[in-house]
Amino acid sequence: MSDVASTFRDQYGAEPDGLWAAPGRVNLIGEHTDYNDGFVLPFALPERVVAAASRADAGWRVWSDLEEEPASFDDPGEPGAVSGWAAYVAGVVWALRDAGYEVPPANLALTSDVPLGAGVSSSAALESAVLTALIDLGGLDIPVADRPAIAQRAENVYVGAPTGIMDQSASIRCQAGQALFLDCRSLEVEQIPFDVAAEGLAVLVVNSNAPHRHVDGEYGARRKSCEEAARLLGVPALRDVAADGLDETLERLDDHVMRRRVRHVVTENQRVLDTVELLRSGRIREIGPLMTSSHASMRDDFEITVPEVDVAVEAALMAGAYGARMTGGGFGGCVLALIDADRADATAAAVADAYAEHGFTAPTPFVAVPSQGATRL
Ligand code: GAF
Repeated sequence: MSDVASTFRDQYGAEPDGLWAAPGRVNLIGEHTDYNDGFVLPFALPERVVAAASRADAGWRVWSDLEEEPASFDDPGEPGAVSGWAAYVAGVVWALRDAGYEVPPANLALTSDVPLGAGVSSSAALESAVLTALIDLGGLDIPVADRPAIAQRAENVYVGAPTGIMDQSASIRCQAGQALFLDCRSLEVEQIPFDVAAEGLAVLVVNSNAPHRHVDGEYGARRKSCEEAARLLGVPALRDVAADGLDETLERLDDHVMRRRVRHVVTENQRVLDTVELLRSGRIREIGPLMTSSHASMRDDFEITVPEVDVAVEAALMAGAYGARMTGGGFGGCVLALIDADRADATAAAVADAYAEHGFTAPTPFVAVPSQGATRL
């Protein structure tokens, strides 16, 4: 990660007013439940976007060490007016204004070590870092609980990606050593202690490095199917479908594919609640089987996995993981495995061997430590 304060000095000829950081995330469990008003349990990664920023006289200027050219705009205009990576920055300015806030003109320099295209929310980290910087620079009085929805609107309306509220919530509201239990309807959170190291455990993340396949279209299609199912079942959202008696409820739907989509969401919500119960009583190892059934549900019912992630999950389990699952939106991305801390290298090697046997591009493993959400440094 580059020294963003010195980039700022080089580009703008002055010290920044401050540095702000916001992390990427992995989701322990609760996939495609957020836009169904359900439950999620992400934690923040140490990998983060850092923004050096100062108030300016007019407009917004942004340097990113990942890009050749700076972006600048005098006004974010209407959604879509600014495109490419700068749309995430313009989108945050737009969403803050749209929510009625006076946004300070600013100069920014950005750096990031959040892996791109790995399903660990590099875009939410970018939005959240810029949002936090602009809120502080402008002295805007916005409660932390209200911030993720602003960053989500930047992504949904300005950038045009129909995501839920999990990633921005994780980047903004997570705390070190905890997983964030979020009710995506009420937006209430509970910090759930997740000190894996104290139990001699680790969460191994394996970036599948699978090429992304039709992610945007498939994500939107899953979301549509869930909303249509809720309409047909006469409930506001699939969160309102009870896990008890699910089979009878599903019989009310003619479409077999839709039945499976609903079954994933309803059982996944229950798995989040069960995971939280176990973690509250310190039984971390016992969440493993819930992680593994979450993966099976994503593979068989929601159909959002790809061979690379399925092979990584199988190999991690064969190597002795307590549980393993894909994390994030799907069609590639990362796999999480809950393992004994001293098994990280062996598990990563087992996944790499399985990849070699299948002729897949080698995966990238790293150990995830639950870290702090967005903050001024
Ligand atoms: C992506 C989305 F951005 C989230 O809102 C969430 O739906 C996730 O996929 C799936 O759980 O990360």
